[in-house]
Amino acid sequence: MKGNGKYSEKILSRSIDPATHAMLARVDELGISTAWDRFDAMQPQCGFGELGLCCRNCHMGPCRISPFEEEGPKEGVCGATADIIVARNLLRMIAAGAAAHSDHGRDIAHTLLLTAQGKASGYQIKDEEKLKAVAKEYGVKIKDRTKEEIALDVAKAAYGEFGKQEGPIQFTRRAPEKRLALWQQLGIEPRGIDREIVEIMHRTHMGVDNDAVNLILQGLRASLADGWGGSMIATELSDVLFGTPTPKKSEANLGVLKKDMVNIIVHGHEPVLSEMIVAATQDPEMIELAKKYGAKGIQVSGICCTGNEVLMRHGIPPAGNFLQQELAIATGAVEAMVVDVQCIFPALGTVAGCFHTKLISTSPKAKFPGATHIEFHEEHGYEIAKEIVRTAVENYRFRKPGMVHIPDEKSECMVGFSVEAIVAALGGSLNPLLDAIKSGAVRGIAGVVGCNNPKIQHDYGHINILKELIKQNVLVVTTGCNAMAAAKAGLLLPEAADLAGDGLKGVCKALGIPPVLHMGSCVDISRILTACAAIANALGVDISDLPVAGAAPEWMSEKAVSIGAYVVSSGIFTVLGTVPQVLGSPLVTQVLTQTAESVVGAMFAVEPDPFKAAALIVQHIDKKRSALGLPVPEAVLAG
Ligand code: SF4
Ligand code: MSK
Repeated sequence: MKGNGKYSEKILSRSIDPATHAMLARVDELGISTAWDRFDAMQPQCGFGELGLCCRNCHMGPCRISPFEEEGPKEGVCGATADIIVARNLLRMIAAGAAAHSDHGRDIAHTLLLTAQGKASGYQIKDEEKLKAVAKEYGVKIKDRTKEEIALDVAKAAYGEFGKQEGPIQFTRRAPEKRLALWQQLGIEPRGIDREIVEIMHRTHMGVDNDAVNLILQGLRASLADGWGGSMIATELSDVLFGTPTPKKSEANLGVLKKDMVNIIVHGHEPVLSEMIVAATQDPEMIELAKKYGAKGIQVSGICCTGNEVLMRHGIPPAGNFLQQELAIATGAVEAMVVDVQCIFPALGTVAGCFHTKLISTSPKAKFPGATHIEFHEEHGYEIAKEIVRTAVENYRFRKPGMVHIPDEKSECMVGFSVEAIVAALGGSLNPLLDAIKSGAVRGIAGVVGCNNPKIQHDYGHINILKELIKQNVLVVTTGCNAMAAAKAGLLLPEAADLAGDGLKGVCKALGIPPVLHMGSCVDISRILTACAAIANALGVDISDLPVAGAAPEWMSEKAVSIGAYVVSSGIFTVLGTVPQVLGSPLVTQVLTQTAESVVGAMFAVEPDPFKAAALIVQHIDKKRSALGLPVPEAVLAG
């Protein structure tokens, strides 16, 4: 066996994470295939698809434009060119991504509405201060009213954002005036969340909008409705209901699963279900039941963003990120994987079928092959969560001890840096951070986010860009699966400041914070927007003037396409680690990677090498520092 003597070359090439290596060896031994195997089986992937050149938008097609042969077709049956087809495909990805985030936001608004009406079981308004802050933004009367009365009006106002026809979406008013004026001038200020998504579907229908640039502008408008609308509503109202995250310690990686306890994994995105699952596992009746079946107790852990939601509010440990979902089941120690929506492999049922694990689907919107469906409704949230937990606990007796294989690896982490928590860590105002940026101790800020993708060695892109950025004194804020990669690698600990450049190290040590700050789940990228808007407003500049940047080193989802679009439209330079399916159109590629800079003040770059990606970010930050008249430090050479 080539490799490192313990693991084969193939296993080592798939991930940099030791727990993942151990489990990849285990699934090989058991003959279970994973996303990596299916990815290999998919090679070579379709060249037309990779370039975005395949169209199925009407039944005269499917059509594909051939860039490969001189004589190949250069137009679809209707006459659509490569530019039109690529732009339309890109827009449909944005629509799907914005829809996913925004529907999540709508569900949270619905839960708040039911809670305010006293119709939701187990929920309460946990952060009254945040409720009042959001109420103020919506112009909801606060004085002499109960929190339920205020919440009812806030929920109705937030609900209204989805079906609005003429705008404005209230949270866009958090953006600096210059940014708002620019959106208005470009005609991309979003009018209503659903309206912008519907308009994409209309415009990309056969024979409607056939101008690539006009199409892209609508894509930006819909993405802004996601970032400053649906996602921000999801974040803010989740804080109202479940509490605004504060710093807390936890542990991360597959090693958090417990050999002698009932293991329940929550996977997906929405906190509405997972909050109740966490509560139900603390019910003495459930703990007693677990003991009756011979377990020492019940351990909940998370995968993907529902994991991030309970991690930052309760310190529930994440078992892993996106590409580890099948591996978690393959430990043979999971009684139930409870899923809601988004990023859940349809393959999970097959893997669960090899063990005693029950895959439990809960959303009427998301059913899976091989899953037991226990439908979740907030009206009976706690009771249903208890039924799910009971199902998991009763499944413990079917665990086969000989099949249990939990890797040892886990790392400590410090999580829960909401904007409010960051301001608190800074002593109550942003000023110490602004001073550190001005002096150059903190060179700039990078938001590093996003998924895993078997196109890139698992966690390699995430960890190397993070290490490189902090070395160059760039403070990092992270969400999603990047945050989990960082947690597993020990980068979310204050001690990780030792890996940072001297300036950032000094700031982190003085404040007792990690150099990589965990800000939550994918919808919580809206927290990064809020922070950038607050910093820009404090300095009296636009977001595009700030020494900040974004990166998604291993992105894969349509939500990431929408995120990238709203981050760039908000004025933040963004580096993508996997190549988007747009290269079939030189025009669309040029608009996204060049022209956008002169239109929205930011653009995309594509750089799979995390070291080079970090260098691009540092270069960008230094350009912005120089334009603001701030000192530009000497670059630390990439190592
Ligand atoms: Fe082909 Fe045009 Fe129909 Fe697309 S819309 S499938 S390019 S005919
Ligand atoms: S979970 S969208 S794989 S970050 Fe939000 Fe991870 Fe990407 Fe899903």
